[in-house]
Order: sequence, then structure tokens, then C-alpha cells
Amino acid sequence: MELSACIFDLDGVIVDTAKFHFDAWNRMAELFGGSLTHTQNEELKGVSRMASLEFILERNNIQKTQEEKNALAAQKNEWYLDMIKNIGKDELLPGVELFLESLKKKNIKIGLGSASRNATTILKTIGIDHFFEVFIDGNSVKKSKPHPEVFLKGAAGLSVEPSRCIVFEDSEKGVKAANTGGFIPIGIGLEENLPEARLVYPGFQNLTLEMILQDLDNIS
Ligand code: B16
Ligand code: MG
Repeated sequence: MELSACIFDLDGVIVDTAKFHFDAWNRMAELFGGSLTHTQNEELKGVSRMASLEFILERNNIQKTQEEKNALAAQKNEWYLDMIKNIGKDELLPGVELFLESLKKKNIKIGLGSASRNATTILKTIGIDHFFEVFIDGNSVKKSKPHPEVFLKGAAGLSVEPSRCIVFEDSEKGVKAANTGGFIPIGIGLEENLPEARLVYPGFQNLTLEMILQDLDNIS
């Protein structure tokens, strides 16, 4: 297999913002007298803002009109943006920047495939947007993960075949989306959370593309 491109999810893959999403949603759940468990949070990874809110409302047996939901989603985003306002390179997950640099040197195309409407802004704020040729985020898709739209648009933007493109994901829904789209899903995180990923690594530290290609070869 000749690899043409890599598409990266943002939260939990490039930056450690997943914890801020958790804190903001937990704050909202507390408003309703509940709380968010880490297991429930796994289910929210890769899920759009509105769908996440609906999940929390449902778990707490709360009914809201669409207008109220819009206001609550905006409130969560305000808390989230406040939490990440000083985000910088120290929030990058270990080894990510080196890994992106090495892909560039190998002429492997790089794209973003994130459910977050804040994703492109976050890459720019951190100062790593120059690595990316294509930015597909929550503003550019109609269907959320596990639908493969976000990655298919990324592959189209990079002019690559999904079968020659790795998708790095930390969420089960994202891995499912990559599988459905015919990509090579590589999990970042714990194997037990990502059973459908082709391979799972704890992160990018000490990880090279050669190692991944070799491991893919070994399991095929
Ligand atoms: P926003 P990813 C996802 O980003 C997060 O995993 C998920 O927790 C979040 O609710 C979603 O983005 C929407 O984010 O409120 O910023 O639009 O993991 O697909 O990069
Ligand atoms: Mg993610």
C-alpha cells in the first residue's frame, strides 16, 4: 500500500482539548442537578455540539425548546472558549508537531477532519495550521461522525483515495466513520475504547510513519 495522505481529528489527537469539552459539559450537567461520567464522555467524543447537548438533556430528563437548546449550546461554547483562550503549543499532545513535520518531509498530504466548529481557529491560534492543506471542521459538514462525510470531504480536498489515507482518531464514532469511508483508521488512545481501529497507539511520542506502515504490513 502506498500512502498518500493523513487526516487528523483535532480534539484528543492533536490537542488536549477533550478535557475542556468534558469540563464544560460537566458544568452544564451540574446545572441540571446531574454530572457527566467519564464513560458518558467517551460517547460524546467526536459528537457535534447540539447532539452532545441533547445527550446530556436526555440523561437528565430535561425537555427544552429548540430556542432554549440553541442558547444552552451557545453557553457551553462560551465556557469552552474561555477555557481555551490561552491555548498554545504546550497544549499540543506530545510528539504531534514532530510527526506532522516528518509527514511534510515525506510529501504526505495532511488534512483536518474534526467535528468541532472551533477546530480551524484552534489550529491557527496554536500556530500549526501551515501543516494542513485542507480544513474540514464542524462548519463544513452536514452529517456528524459516525457518518464519513468529514473524512470523505477531506480526501476529496486532498485529491486522494480513502484507501491510501490514514485517519487518526481518538473516538469510537470517528473510527467508525473512517472505516465506513474506506480509510485506514488508526486509533490514538486506549485499545479498549477503540476496538474497530486497525491499530491503536497511546500517542505520537516516539511514533514514526515507518513504524505504523510496518505494523500495518504485519497485520495484513
Ligand atoms: P465544538 P473532534 C469534537 O471534536 C469533540 O470531540 C467533541 O467533544 C465536541 O463536542 C465536538 O468536536 C464539537 O465541538 O463545540 O467546538 O463545535 O474530536 O471531532 O476534533
Ligand atoms: Mg477527537
